[in-house]
Amino acid sequence: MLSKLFRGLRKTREKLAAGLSRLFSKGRKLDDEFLDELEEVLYTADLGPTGSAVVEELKDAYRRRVVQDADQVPAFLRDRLLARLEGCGGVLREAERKPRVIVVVGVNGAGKTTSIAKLAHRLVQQGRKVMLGAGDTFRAGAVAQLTTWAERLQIPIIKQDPGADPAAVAFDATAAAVARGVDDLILDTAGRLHTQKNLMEELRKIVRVVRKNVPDGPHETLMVLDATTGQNAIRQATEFRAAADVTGVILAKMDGTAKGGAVFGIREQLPIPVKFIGVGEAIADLEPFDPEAFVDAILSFEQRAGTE
Ligand SMILES: Nc1nc2c(ncn2[C@@H]2O[C@H](COP(=O)(O)OP(=O)(O)OP(=O)(O)O)[C@@H](O)[C@H]2O)c(=O)[nH]1
Ligand SMILES: [Mg+2]
Repeated sequence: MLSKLFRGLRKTREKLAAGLSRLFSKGRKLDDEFLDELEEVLYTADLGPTGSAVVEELKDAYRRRVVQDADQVPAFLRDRLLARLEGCGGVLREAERKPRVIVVVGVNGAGKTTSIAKLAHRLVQQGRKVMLGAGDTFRAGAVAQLTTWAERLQIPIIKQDPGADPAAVAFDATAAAVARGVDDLILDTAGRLHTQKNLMEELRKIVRVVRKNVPDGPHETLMVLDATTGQNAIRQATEFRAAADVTGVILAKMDGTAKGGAVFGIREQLPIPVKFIGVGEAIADLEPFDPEAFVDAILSFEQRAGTE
């Protein structure tokens, strides 16, 4: 059976596979033309500067005769790509005492609320007591959307009316999480980049308020990025990072894009570990980010029997 991750990365894999199977067809010699073509292929999957850097390393290895023929290239690629994902992985920081507070940030439509529901589902499945906090009081409908998820998951949600102060929601939610002995509190937030300065202040205020009830919180601040925006997601992330002390990335909508290579750019340019990836719209479609499984999934291709 194909894994959910493998299926979720289909578009990125297919984009790469078309080029890679052409390159690695039998009889293809490792030469300058090959190297240029490889760089182009990597570029199409949004590996961007990472693709170029890895090809530079390959050129160097080729010149030093460490890598001598095309057969050795896939293993070389795998190794170098993996090296760039060091530190990534689906492990959340533990809290020394309950509750663990996870704040989720990101621009409008990135996939925050859906990712919160998926993460809550994962944690519930692990036997943890999870609570949600509806901190996006800005967008009409945001509180209702999160409430629907809480009902489906049968977990408590702390909310106020739309338009309320998000910091007040954060205060109520953390107080309730402490009082009820919850394991994990996940706080939704509003994302609106056009008022960057207010957003920064709002996020800082949320953090201050969380600490009134949970002094060592928030334990994680996860930034949700929309993978379909590729390199754009990276720019967004840079802006957002200025506003919040982001501890990890959830890359949503990986199933909807061939730009899965953006993972490398995020890691390289931020550098914040990618902790989870979204691979579909269903509640179970959130995968802990496993660098090896990821690299293997995107580099999987059929070797064409070429002419010899
Ligand atoms: N295919 C796919 N769709 C996703 C994924 N994650 C989220 N979506 C969809 O993306 C859309 C936006 O998701 P939301 O979770 O509402 O995004 P948000 O960041 O909370 O948006 P705002 O509250 O408006 O700021 C929804 O239609 C989701 O179903 C994913 O991993 N794969
Ligand atoms: Mg939302």
